[in-house]
Amino acid sequence: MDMVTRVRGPDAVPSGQVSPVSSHDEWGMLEEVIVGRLEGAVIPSDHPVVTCNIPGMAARAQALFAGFRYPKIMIEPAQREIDGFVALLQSLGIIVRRPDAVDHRKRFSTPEWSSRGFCNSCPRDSMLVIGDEIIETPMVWPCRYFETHSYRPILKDYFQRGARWTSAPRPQLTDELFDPEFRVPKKGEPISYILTEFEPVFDAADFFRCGRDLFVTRSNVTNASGIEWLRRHLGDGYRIHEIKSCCPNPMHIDTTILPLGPGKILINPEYIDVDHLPAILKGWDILVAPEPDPITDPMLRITSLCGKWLNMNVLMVDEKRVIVDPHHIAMTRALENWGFEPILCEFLHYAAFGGGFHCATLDVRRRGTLKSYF
Ligand code: ABU
Repeated sequence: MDMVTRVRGPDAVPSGQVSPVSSHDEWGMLEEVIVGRLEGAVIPSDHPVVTCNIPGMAARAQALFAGFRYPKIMIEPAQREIDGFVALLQSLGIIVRRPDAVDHRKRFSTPEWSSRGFCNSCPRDSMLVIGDEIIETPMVWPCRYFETHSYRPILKDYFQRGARWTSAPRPQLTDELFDPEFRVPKKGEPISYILTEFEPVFDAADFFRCGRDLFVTRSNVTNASGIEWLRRHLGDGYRIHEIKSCCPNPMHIDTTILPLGPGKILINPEYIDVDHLPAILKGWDILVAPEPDPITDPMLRITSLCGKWLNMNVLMVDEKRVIVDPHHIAMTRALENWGFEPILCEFLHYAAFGGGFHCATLDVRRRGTLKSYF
């Protein structure tokens, strides 16, 4: 019997077409990016898988106001920030695509449950770009179940122009997926997760890409079956390495560990034990993130859906230039000292919608080819 060789990467594009989707790492020169949106945003529902990842004060507000539209007082400053961020990216010559505005208050249902939506602020979570393929991820927050629909016009356009487009098996999100006994571990207790292995689930933001090597943290939105699904889907051309996080309520790798260029990796000293990094990273320069400059504005503190380490949630424009919030003075200085060129852009209010620059974007095309860096 003939051996069948799986062809991946740019060669898989129909003849005569160059895929508009092509990104193999987190640092090649950025040419095209999807940036999220705030219009129609709704406070996420108080399902245990949502609540367990939201900081204390915001979780209490969320429980009270779940399913209501975000108030103007939160939307307006964040809207100004995202507008400024888009203008900055465009001024750097980067093509910016945006999802459709959607009314996330509209209730939807599956045979087993119903929910209102959330928002499409963070395309980094719902789609994973591997080379010329975009994978819609099997997300676990019920309120995000149909989030990629607002990106479908963009996905169809990329598909027509030669990209590969995949949707991972849509999870059922029934009770069997969630451990009813789960509670966030206290300091010193072993890390545990709310998810069972009932079905594969993952958010794309639990992965980062270094060419043929991908790295992942298990979390309250990514289970071992989800990682295994991606491993089998990508096949022999890729290796997936798991990184242990000490975060008591882990959700998304990009405030825990993130590569800034080939051979350079930024780590969160609170969540990463350097001695337990995958051996393959041993030759890389470890850049230890400085303690975040404290957020003192009470409104920002109460409304943030994120942990304090958003100073790490930067976006590389290329191997040198990096977009960072001017509030994070210690991080800006550290980046300069490491030889990077920070570009400042205000973005603190976006945390109420789920993230920083890395979360708010999905790099669709970066210059560079598929390589092994190890
Ligand atoms: N979506 C990234 C935010 C993760 C965190 O709360 O640290």
